[in-house]
Amino acid sequence: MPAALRPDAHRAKPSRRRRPRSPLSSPRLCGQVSLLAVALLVSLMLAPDALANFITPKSGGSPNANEIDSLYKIVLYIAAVVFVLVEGALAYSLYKFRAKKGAVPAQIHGNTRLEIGWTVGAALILLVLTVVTFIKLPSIVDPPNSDSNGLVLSASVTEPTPPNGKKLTVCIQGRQYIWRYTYGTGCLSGAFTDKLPYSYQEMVVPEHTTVVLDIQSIDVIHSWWVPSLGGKVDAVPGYTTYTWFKAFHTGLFHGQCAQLCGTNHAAMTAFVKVVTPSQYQAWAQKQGQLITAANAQVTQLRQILTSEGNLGN
Ligand SMILES: [Cu+2]
Repeated sequence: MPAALRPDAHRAKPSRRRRPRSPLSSPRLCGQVSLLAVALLVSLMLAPDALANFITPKSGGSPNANEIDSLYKIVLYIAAVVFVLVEGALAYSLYKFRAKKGAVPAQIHGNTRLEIGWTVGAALILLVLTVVTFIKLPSIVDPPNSDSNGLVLSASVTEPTPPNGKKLTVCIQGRQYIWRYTYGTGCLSGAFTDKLPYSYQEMVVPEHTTVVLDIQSIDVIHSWWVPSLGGKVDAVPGYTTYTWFKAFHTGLFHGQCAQLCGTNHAAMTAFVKVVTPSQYQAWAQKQGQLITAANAQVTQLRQILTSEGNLGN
């Protein structure tokens, strides 16, 4: 059939219209924009505080937190070197020994020296990490003495104890969904009989002072964690666990229950307010008075309600 008689002959041929070029379609401009983006990202990352504690633990509040941070960094740097070497060798090999589709790879048996080399190398890295960890562990686990300008309130040997035995003991009790803090020696057994001061959610402690924490739970497993002041420790029903910190300076440190403990777990925050030793003593005294006054009010109210027959005995 002649072309002019075909049924679709009347249709116009689609015209080839040139689409306007996007400004970014130029390879050179695209490269410049990418370079600028990378430079911006690198400059942001190099800003002093941009990466602070981003991939490393929080620190700076207590000696044990600093030791955990430095141990973490040693492991991180060694792992980074291993990562770069392995991935670099992989990328190099992929490029250098690339073959066309369908090619048969070289059938090699192995390289005994190389295999022994990387086995011994890995074992040496593990050995170094083990030695460094055991060197650092005592400074993370064992509490040091309070500084000379700190405050010392108790001396007992039932908990982790500084060399001179003097520290401030705070009992932490986890419950769904709040932390309770009781201050002073014997807080585990004589909190009520000794009328020790207590507070909820916010703990108040003196700076430069070794604070030993006795941690318990009355319902489910919680986990005490204020990152700037050290590692996290579980609060397990039926057990007492321990940790410590010695705050370098005054300030407010934030924490969070680190164990999923129920529907309102996210609200189980913790704050540690570090004050001067004299401020702490004044606070503890005031807190004791407030609690005594509140107890007296409750006793009075109970007597009134009971006498009116509104409260059973
Ligand atoms: Cu909890």
